Amino acid sequence: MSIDRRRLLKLAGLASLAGVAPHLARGANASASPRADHTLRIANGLVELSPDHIVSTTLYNGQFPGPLLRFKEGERVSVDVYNDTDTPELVHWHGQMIPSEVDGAAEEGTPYIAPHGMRRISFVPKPAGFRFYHTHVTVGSDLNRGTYTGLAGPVYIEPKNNRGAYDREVFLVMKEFVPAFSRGGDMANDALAGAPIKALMDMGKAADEEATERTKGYEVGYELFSINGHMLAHGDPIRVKQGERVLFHVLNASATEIRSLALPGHRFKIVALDGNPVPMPAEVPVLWLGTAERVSAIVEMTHPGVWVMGDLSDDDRGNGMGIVIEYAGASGEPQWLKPPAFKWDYTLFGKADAAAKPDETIEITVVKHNGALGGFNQWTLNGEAFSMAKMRPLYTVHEGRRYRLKVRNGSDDIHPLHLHRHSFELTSIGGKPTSGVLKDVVMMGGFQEVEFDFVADNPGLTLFHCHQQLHMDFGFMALFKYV
Ligand SMILES: [Cu+2]
Repeated sequence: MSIDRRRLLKLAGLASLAGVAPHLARGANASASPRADHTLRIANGLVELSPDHIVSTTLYNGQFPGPLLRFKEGERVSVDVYNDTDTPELVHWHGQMIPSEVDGAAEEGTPYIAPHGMRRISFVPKPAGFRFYHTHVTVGSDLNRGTYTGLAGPVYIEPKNNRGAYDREVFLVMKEFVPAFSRGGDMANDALAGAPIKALMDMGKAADEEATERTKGYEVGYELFSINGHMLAHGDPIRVKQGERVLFHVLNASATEIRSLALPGHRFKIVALDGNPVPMPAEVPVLWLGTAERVSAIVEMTHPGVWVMGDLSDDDRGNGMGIVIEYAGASGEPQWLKPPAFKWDYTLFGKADAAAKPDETIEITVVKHNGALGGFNQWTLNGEAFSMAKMRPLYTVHEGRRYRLKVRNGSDDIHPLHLHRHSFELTSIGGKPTSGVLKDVVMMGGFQEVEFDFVADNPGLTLFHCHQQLHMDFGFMALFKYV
């Protein structure tokens, strides 16, 4: 090619931002080959969650979840993304180590896909495992955009070798619809192992006292709940046979919520977290997933019947968060039984040995400012709320160095922390050391600390943020810049 591709992408991005000449983006990017390997079309459409609950939202290819995209590790793939909406869009390839210009975050320099424009995206998928794609726009108070919509779909990157010991795999995407604002939240605070830290509780209390707003900021609640786009008992059941080993790939595609999942009489053997095999596969009765987390778990079908696999919350399960598991030959109404009490603990799947020593430790303290932004809570990291206008990188990293992020939570909320374009290794969770668990999202408990390490091995602007849409849009983001 005689024209510099990087420059063209830049031009296309500028055109997109100005909202003009989407044909330029098309011409510039689609010229390399006549047909892309995959096509995603972003447009408004309907999801039939049940015959009585049909919601209008934005979708990929007119469906929810978006199509399962299967890539091969290390084999370049191209995806044409058409934006048939009236607002700019971004597709983020969550959990992949790809360049900033295709990662799908404007903060990193990825160009927007203009309204009624298109962009051809091309990258080499990695690492192998369960990933996903989703929109990455900042939406503030607009509940009709961003991850509040149906813009999410699973990705599976086939490993070069090793299939694993299971009979078949089933993908489950957990997702709420019909969001609305409310005052004060009811986040499940008893989900995670570990105890709150006194100093962080004091910090939270001081921030509450300093706040000019006396009431708590807005939270988002939902009317309808679904797995794979169907409310409980409205989609096809998962039909299984006794003795079968089913590998479930579960994605929490929520914009804001922590989700749980249990299957009465069965246990989940966790084999991978966020698509990465864990060093110590272990059995648990309940899964807990923060926003954007994935769990891959094998269930041995040894308890015949017709069961509800569902969320622990009676309200949310009652409003659709579940799916029926039906054994061959079994009949009757699907049964739900409350599982034994269980706290989610990432260290169960890690090694007890200490992780490698970092070259540098970066400490980040998170504080919530109640209702500080027109009724919305504002979030600061080390005193600074991220500004989309300034886009100032908060930290610089050097290629090849190992960094430890020590994040301290001065709020009672659980935060699903996400680092783009890198995997990280959990090194301490709620004060408990661990190693070997590689993730791209980790839940930080209320008034707790988490520590995780990443190696700066993928140059380019890198975004770190809370994956709770309401938190990231109101300050909870930071940029890392390579020098
Ligand atoms: Cu958060």
